[in-house]
Amino acid sequence: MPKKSDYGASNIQVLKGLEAVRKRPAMYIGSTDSHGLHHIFTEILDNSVDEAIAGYCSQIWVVFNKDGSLTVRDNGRGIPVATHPETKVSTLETVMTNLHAGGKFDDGAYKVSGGLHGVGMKCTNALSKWMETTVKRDGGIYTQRYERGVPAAPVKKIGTSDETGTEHTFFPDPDIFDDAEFDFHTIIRSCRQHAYLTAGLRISVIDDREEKHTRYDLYFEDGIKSYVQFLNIDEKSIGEEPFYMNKEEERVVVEVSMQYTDSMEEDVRCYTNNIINPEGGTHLAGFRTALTSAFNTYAQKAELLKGLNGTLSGDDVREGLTAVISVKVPDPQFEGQTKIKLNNPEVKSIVGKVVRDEILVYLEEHPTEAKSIIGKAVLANKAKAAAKAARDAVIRKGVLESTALPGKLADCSSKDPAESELFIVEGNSAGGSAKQGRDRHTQAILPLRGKIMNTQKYRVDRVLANNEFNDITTALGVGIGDTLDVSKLRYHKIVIMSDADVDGLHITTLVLTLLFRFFRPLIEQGYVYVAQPPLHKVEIGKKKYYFLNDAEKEAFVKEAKKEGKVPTENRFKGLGEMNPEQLWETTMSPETRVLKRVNIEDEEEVEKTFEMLMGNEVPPRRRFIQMYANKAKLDI
Ligand code: 0RA
Repeated sequence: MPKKSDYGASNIQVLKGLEAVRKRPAMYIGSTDSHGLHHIFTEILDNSVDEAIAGYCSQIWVVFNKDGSLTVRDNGRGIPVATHPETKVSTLETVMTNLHAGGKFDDGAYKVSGGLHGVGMKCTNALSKWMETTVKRDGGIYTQRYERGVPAAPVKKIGTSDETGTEHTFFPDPDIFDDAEFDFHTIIRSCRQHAYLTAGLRISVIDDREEKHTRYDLYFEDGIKSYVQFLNIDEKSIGEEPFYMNKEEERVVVEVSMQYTDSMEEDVRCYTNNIINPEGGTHLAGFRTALTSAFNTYAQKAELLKGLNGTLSGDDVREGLTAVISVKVPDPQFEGQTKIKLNNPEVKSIVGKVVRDEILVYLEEHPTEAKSIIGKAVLANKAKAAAKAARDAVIRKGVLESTALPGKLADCSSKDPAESELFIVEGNSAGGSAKQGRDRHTQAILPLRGKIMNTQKYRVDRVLANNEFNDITTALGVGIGDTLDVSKLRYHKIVIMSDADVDGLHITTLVLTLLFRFFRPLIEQGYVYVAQPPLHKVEIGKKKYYFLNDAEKEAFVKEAKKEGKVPTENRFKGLGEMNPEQLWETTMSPETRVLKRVNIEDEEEVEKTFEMLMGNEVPPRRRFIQMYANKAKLDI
């Protein structure tokens, strides 16, 4: 029996393998920056997800621990612990340390991990300062600790349990990684993706690093169907429920959900074994062929193509389509290093066949939806021919028409653009306060009703027919399209004013999107601003103080209390809550307000922040995600 500290030292093969990984980590995980760091988490998560895909695991927990380590736990079957026939040590130790073993047991499953660049748990182990793996199975609890990949002792039974599952805790090696701190949002994003793609799997992400124990539960009962519904959340969709199918043929599982909206965008996302394929591949090719063929077949039979020259093209039937295609392939082949494109040729014909059959069944069973979708495709077909001419005509017409100022606009009395400001305000109530609180000489108010349309997503003729869009256009006075003339701008400050919450940010994004697309020179020349309304008011006696964020307010209150003062705190829920004087004092008065000038680089930044808050997938109000603060109780 070797001494504890020598344990494993005799296994030269293993040490060599570990050394190779530690010497050239980038070869295994791509890089040693934040991307590589998250890769070693993904390797661990993927194994638990594989267990869920195989049908043995219903829940995964991901915990950010106080000490900077990360725990991934599942309730799957547990990594086998019995002696491995080849290595003569525990299978657990073998899969955690032996770079050439593993993957052989449990053959034939659809694996997220494995494949070209799935380098597995051993890699995470080799690149962790320490790692501890605990397995519950066969009635027992087994554990092993590793330091920089080397087992500290043999696998040890430490108790009994009638549960099963695997738990890994690992601390990334600071000698390897430039910055060994995990990012909550990056991890939430990859967990959310897996939760969408594996219906019924619950992934709980718990941040235990701070006092308030944030917890997200990611669970989508309807899997990719929920995903499609989410993607269409801001759209008008055709039909109540998305189309959904799940079929297996020749060991390839094909899962598709789709729904049309009245927009002209196509949003189709493809996955193989839960890995996103940004450039699609053979599954996408098969899907497209199936879609075009099924719609034409049905439309011809139902005589819906009258007046059309020939048949519907692929582009026609994909206009307004949102779809998620998820295939599970036992032996996936990819083109390119990052699995961007699926290559297996058989997948094209399998997907093509099963999807075509299923869409035809759907169309037969949903004649109303079928008629709307095909009607839309026919329109797309006809529209295309006339599109360019029509667009030019509409733009010219738009410019000529825009003379009378919009009725909702409360204009300023000054006619000097240099001193004039236009406030584009979210919500009618805030608009009311703004009208009363403003400086009438220099400040104009244009209230917007609710959320404006996402101008990125619609053809120009649709945008130009939109009331909110026209109000903004006429208020600005610069015209549009080829005839845009910045010298005609009626206000030299255009200020977007919305609430400091997620919805407010969404509206700001939509207004900015509109300005970027149609009035870009105004942003380039620095005329556009975003107001920064305060979130907090603190009163001490008769004095009022306003704060833009929690941290500043907290610091101020703490200081005041130390000085024996009695501050009263107030949190503004939105602009609509402020009375006209408050709105003036905090957000509109040139003396006291904070305005942020928008630069061209901001567009991406705004979208990123927005995506982070909204998750680009799941608005909290939909309760797909539930967030619990102060409630996470860990029972690891
Ligand atoms: C292969 C076989 C078996 C379990 C697993 C893999 C497994 C691996 C991981 C990694 C993280 N969580 C996991 N859960 C399960 C067991 C096969 C059997 O019990 O018959």
